[in-house]
Amino acid sequence: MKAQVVTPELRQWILEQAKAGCRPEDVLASMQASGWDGAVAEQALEDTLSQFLAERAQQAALPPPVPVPGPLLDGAPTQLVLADRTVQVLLTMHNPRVVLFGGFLSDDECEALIEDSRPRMTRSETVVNATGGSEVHGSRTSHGMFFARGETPLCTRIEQRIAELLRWPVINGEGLQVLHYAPGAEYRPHYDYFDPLQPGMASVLQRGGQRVGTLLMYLNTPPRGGATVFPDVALEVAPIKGHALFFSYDRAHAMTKTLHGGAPVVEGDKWVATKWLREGEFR
Ligand code: PD2
Ligand code: ZN
Repeated sequence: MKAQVVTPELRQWILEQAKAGCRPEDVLASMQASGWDGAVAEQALEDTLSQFLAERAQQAALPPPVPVPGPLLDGAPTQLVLADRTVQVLLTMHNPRVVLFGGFLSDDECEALIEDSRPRMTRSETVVNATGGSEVHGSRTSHGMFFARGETPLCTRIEQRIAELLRWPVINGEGLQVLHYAPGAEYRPHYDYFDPLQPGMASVLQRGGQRVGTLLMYLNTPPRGGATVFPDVALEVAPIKGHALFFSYDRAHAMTKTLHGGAPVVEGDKWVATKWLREGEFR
């Protein structure tokens, strides 16, 4: 006897019958009436329905997607004219959502951010999941500081530029963070969103909800090393003075493929400024 092949069309038909409320025995009977072997039909029915239920359970376990910031790139512009600056679009990726901009900051702005931050630099810390506090950890060996939102006229100018570029309110942004990596310093791969299942995260999430996007601004060009890497998609972005790297994550889940890190600086040092964007107003 010729083998009977269960095609995607047959699976689709089975699902349609089930969704329309047909009982499995009736679906089986009509398959047999149209020439299907009983055992093959039964197996096809069982496989199709169990696969469908497994997929639905998996989807139900995912956090739902939320709106995220992002530039308007309709028509594939090569540059975006903002109120106070024209920015180049150098690279776009859809999954993960990554966009690299050229000329986002002027040389003067990069240098001023570095100088303004120098007096307040301390060893960078990472969030402690259990408490929501932070501590020094070997996975992050930079030094850094935070500006309050709008702390200086330069912060305000950059924050307004970010809000216009990414179409996201200034008040949803955390204060700018400036980071300094000495030779050998790195930030091992991590997600920028918070794990909502961790006990300490409730207090962190109270201040404006989840992080949904990151803009990483490179303030100098180290001669070697210091790329921002996305291991899930083998992407490495070179740190070039004035460039800004944007990525967004519409849910706190690895499916966003936004695992990323700062590779060790090999020669020279590296300065960056980070802007994290929240779902709601960051207070
Ligand atoms: O400095 C970097 O390249 C880097 C890499 C990954 C910074 C951050 N994450 C961050 O500030 O979140
Ligand atoms: Zn990060």
